[in-house]
Amino acid sequence: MSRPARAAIALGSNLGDRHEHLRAGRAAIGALPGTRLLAATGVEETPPLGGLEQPAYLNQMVLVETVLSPHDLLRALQAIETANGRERRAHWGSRTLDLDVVRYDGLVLTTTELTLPHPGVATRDFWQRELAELAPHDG
Ligand code: A4P
Ligand code: MG
Repeated sequence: MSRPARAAIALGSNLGDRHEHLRAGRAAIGALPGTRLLAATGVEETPPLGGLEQPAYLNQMVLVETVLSPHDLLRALQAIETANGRERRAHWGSRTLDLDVVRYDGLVLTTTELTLPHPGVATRDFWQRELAELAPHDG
């Protein structure tokens, strides 16, 4: 069998018990089939991006090893969002739990469902800090 992939997944929450949503998200990610949590960054509070008036976010990133394909991983993360009360209303609007695939090995990909690496990497300084925090675990 081929080596599992390494993926960085961003977690964000700005509604309800934000710490609890992140905790539940981490646990659910670690319980996905063929997936193991390798490392998690600290939790950081960040002002909302995107120009909508909304509460501050808690953000965190985890590094996983997974045998799931990129699209299967995305669908599994969307199911976790839904299970944690996520309702898709405004694009970039408030959410209980947002899970984004930041990168998946070195894959560069653009489909209707999935862009890798996530285009937000270039502009989100907290993602860049989190990726740097995970780098020593990503040998
Ligand atoms: N999609 C494409 N590529 C990816 C990927 N690499 N990872 C598609 C995840 N999803 C990806 O996402 C919209 C569509 O993007 C999905 O159907 C998927 O097929 P969504 O989660 O349904 O909607 P969204 O979250 O409102 O949009 P988007 O573009 O994912 O927004 P972001 O980037 O998640 O931004 N401020 C702070 N401080 N911290 C935050 O975490 N997050 C957002 C949401 C706004 N402001 C924020 C934060
Ligand atoms: Mg999202």
